Amino acid sequence: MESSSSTCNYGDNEHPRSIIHIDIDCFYAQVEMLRNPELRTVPLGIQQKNIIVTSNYEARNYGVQKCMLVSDALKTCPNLKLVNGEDLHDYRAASNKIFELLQTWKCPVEKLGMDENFIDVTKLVEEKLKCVHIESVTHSGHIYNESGIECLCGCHTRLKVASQLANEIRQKIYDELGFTTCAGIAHNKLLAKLVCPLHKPNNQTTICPEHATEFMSTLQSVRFIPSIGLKTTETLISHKIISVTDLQQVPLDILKKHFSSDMAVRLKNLSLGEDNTPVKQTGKPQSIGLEDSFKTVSVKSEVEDKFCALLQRLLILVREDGRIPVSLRVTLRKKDAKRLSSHRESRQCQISPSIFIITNGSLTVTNVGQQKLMTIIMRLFNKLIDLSKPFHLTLVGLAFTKFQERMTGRSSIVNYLMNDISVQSVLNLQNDCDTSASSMDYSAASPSSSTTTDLSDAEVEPSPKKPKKVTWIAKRRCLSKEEVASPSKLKVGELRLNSKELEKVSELRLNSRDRSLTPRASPAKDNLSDASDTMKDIAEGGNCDDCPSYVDKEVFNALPDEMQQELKVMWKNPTSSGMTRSSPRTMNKAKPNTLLKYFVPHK
Ligand code: DCP
Ligand code: MG
Ligand code: MG
Repeated sequence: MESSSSTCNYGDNEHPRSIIHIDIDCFYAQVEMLRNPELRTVPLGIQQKNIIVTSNYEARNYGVQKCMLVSDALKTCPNLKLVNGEDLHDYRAASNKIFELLQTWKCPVEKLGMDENFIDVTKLVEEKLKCVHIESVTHSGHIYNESGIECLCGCHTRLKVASQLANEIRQKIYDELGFTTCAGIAHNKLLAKLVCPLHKPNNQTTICPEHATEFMSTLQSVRFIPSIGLKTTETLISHKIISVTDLQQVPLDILKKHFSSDMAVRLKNLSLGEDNTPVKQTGKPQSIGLEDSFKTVSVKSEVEDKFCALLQRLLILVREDGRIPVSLRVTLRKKDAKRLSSHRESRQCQISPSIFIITNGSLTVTNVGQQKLMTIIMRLFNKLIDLSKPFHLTLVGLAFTKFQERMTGRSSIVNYLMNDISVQSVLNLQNDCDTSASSMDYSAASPSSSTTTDLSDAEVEPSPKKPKKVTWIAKRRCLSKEEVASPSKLKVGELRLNSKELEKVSELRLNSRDRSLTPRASPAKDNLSDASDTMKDIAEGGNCDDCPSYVDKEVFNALPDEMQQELKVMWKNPTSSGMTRSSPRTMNKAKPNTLLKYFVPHK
């Protein structure tokens, strides 16, 4: 924890970090204005259902505000141009592009919702300071209450450099993507986020540590402190702690009576503008999902239509993400007519990765694959709903919740290949999906985004708590021949993709599985994974003398000798490589990964 003192600790490097928070101005509206420049000069509102979720600054001049009812907005501004913003695809794509661009500074970037990112520029600032005269460094943009006092830890100079970097970053976002942005610069995330909107739009504000406590006391409600959610606010208010000043002044011992000791300290620190949470590099989300809410649906065929529409859209997201899903979750919100309440229920099962095919580096699902997914979805639905009785749903949701993990078999060769590939493609890693809550949930209590709306097709926002491993498939997608230093690494990937004989074998297996896709009694049998089936195909289908028939000999010969030897041993002795000749009873059980899996096609 940082010191609870609000004054600068002269002589100590008390405020070592430099954090930038960037927020896109009227995000959805800017996406629409970039698409159609005629909208730039008119007041514009982005509508979802009957709500204006955002508006351009032209409309804000008329008094149109975020989360206003459309009817009220039109009263305030009769010439308001409305654009439907229920399809989030282009907003998400723009959000990903911004995140990608921010990666180019090679600093940790944490994505927060659609239009916000934290960037920890501490190291970059240190590097810059090695090449400049400290006296020549000036602030860029606004400074919160410039006092002229210098903190001896050197944070003022570092924040000046950070403010120059923030300006550079904002300029690049504008030049390359056309978006104007706001930025907050501070020695921690809390302050950077909170000062960001002080000079909206298209500007930036820096706050120095000595003003933290005073700035925090300008917040009228504890609810405006990011990471203080509704429940904590209620508890605080019930004990007459309403404003941030109240929280600053209440003795810690009193807080500890109402909260855990850690929480009490955290609340106290936050009220003083202190926050030591790190900027965590955002990785791929844990799940990718969509939901659709409505008044009520009580007919199975209608539910099926809703799921079908959701699935189409979800498959676009999955394609953009690049990973192969292996688990599917169905969520329903049931209305309890008797209690006038509703509650959510979910069911999930594993799905076969072979439903997804990689064509020209892009993930696709054939019509047959989509039918299979719909069959699985409706099976899960049947488990959630007793169709012999009437039902009333107000929401359906679909999410892919697990993705094919990077394969790390026992083989040293596999590890050698995987490590190398991850290094080669690391620059291509992307975060393709939306993220919101973080370990410190800044979005929850942001004054600008605190209202949540139950809108159609609302995003299921996965938590980016830990940077996720990027899967083998996602990495492989990024490889171009130029990027691959050793031909052998590419060839293994090619083998996996191009082995026509294996495709045929695998297709046959798929057809036989089709027949078994009828509802099964035991939930354990929801596991539709066919990885082990395919393994069996290899073991039985291959010519195990030297090189099985499905392997391209030219490619095999291009592998290093030691790798060829190891493969030959595996092919000769499938049992020792975890490739047993399974009996039908054991075929559904997962087998250890082996190098041979890299020769398995995805069809
Ligand atoms: N959004 C939403 N529902 C809300 C709030 C916001 O769908 N209750 C969407 C629309 C916004 C986007 O999220 O464009 C980003 O939210 P911000 O709070 O950052 O608002 P804007 O970017 O639109 O405006 P500002 O210029 O104030 O940042
Ligand atoms: Mg914004
Ligand atoms: Mg925002």
